[in-house]
Amino acid sequence: MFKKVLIANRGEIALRVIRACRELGIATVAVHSTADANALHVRFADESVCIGPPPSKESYLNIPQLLSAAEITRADAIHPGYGFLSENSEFAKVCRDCKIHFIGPRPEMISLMGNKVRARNAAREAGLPLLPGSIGTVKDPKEAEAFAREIGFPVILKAAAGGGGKGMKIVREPNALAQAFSTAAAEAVASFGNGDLYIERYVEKPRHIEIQIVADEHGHIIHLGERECSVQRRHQKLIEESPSAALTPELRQQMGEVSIRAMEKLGYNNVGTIEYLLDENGRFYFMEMNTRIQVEHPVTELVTGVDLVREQIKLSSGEPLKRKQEDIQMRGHAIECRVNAEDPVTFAPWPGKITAYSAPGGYGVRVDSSAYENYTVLPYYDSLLAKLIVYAEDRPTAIRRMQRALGEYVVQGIRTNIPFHRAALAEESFVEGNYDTRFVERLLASETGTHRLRKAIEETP
Ligand code: MV4
Repeated sequence: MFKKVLIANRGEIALRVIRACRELGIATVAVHSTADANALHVRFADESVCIGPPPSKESYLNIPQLLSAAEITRADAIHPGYGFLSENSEFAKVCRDCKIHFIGPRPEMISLMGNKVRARNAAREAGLPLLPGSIGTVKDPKEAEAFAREIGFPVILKAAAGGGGKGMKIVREPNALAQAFSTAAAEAVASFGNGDLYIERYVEKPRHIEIQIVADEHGHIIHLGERECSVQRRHQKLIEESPSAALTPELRQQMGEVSIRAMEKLGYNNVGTIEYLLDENGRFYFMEMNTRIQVEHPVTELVTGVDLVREQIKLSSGEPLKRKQEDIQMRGHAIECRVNAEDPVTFAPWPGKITAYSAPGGYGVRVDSSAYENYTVLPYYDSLLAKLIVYAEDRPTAIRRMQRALGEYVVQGIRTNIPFHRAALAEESFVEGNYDTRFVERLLASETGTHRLRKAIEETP
């Protein structure tokens, strides 16, 4: 096992990793920007190193600084968390060259999944179901049109280097293809420095369902069921839950089994998530794969009883996976609300000083956060303030528990999206478990949704 782990991240995920390390008897090194000198992850870690000024590019994304920090503290492994360098294959490679364990899959796997066209082809060869579309990139509007005629409209153009919705264009008729192609390509160049596009049939009201994979270094792979992540706005997830109300036990088993088989064929190692689109007919299609620990991992932890970060660290050190698939049972229901420092109506970031803070607690409530009273939410980094996660024996009880916990949450001095969560959880389609990726859009366009949101804002202390 590792003796000392450097956490190349900040905020709640840095705390999450430090906690797992402490329980494993591993020493920890926090890194921080000058702006984060008072952050909890710095106080919780055994040692800390300042790696640069506030902008991420000069600190949390600064590879030479991170490796120097690892070297001077004699850390034998680096945990990247999520975001920042977590899916940067060059960083994973440099770690390997410096003989420091990167806690995550092999660099080749990160690089494969980072290119959506290569990932799509690898997924197809490994037996995952795909939407009809191009095998590789589409060169020009003419080629796109040929594919579109074959697939049928609507289609979607996506950036090969993309993910997160940038460089994506829905096309509903042949006349609109040429314009959409140049816009998508230009957006892809601007965002990723790579204008390559591919084309797929467009699914109108999909649900976003992802399967959690856990793989050791010896070819043993299991899945931990699904997370439903359809409550999103502009590709930012807001609420996640497990299990999904849309899956039958048969579909869950099928999605789990094909995912495992594909990961075996690819030789995947460490934790990972396969994202699928689920259409209205209950058919699922590979979308992308994430090679990191995800923000929403706690919902899976609560329903399976598996400490994912602990497992991730153990797997990276070469320990074999002890659990077999038969040992995994999903029990009860978990929901996560991402509490962001943002305006609950416009979703604009709202950094500033928290003048009063009291987190909810009690039976079945977990709060993963690095916030505290008098903490200042900084403008340089993402606005995630806390992950509020509840667990209960069934979905209706979990929803009630989440409403109760949201009602207890006191955050003053800044704005948060707590009122949005209160309104979302009260929405009929959410309560019925009958929602898709357009849920937030519909809520904000509806009379009852906006009324509930206004009321929730008024009632928030
Ligand atoms: C799609 C799709 C419909 N059909 N692909 C959005 C982000 C990127 N990872 C892929 N995305 C989508 N791809 C086809 N063929 C709809 C989306 C999509 C979406 C997917 C998951 C969760 C939220 C979403 C919001 C808008 C669009």
